[in-house]
Amino acid sequence: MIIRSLKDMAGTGREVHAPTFVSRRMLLGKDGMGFSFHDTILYEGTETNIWYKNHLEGVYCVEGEGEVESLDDGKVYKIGPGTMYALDRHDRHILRAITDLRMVCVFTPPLTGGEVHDEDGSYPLLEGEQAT
Ligand code: 9YT
Repeated sequence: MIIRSLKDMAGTGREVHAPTFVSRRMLLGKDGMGFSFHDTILYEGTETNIWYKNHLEGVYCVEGEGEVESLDDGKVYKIGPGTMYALDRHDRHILRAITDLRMVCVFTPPLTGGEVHDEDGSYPLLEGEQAT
């Protein structure tokens, strides 16, 4: 069994900082679960352009207020505690944090380490890269 808490991520390669968010990667590919599991805080007043061409992601909001806009059809959905969205079609989207937005995210295939968004807002498929 794997037991971890948020404070174990602080200051390690599992805590990844980006301009609009911090992602605490509690499970990665090397943990052997077949998915990665993240506790992410998107900062108040930011927007993040995202297009996960190589991954599927489920996102569950536990705190805060925001919205997600699907760029394929222009629809905008409110996000708050208890709301989940799933990017089942590799949907291009913009995530707006009205307040700090705390999200629990699951990726398949799993992220392997310290990936940060590229210019499309996606993560590459990496092999062999391991966080500490
Ligand atoms: C909700 C979302 O996709 N935020 C971007 C960060 C990502 N979840 C990550 O790197 O943990």
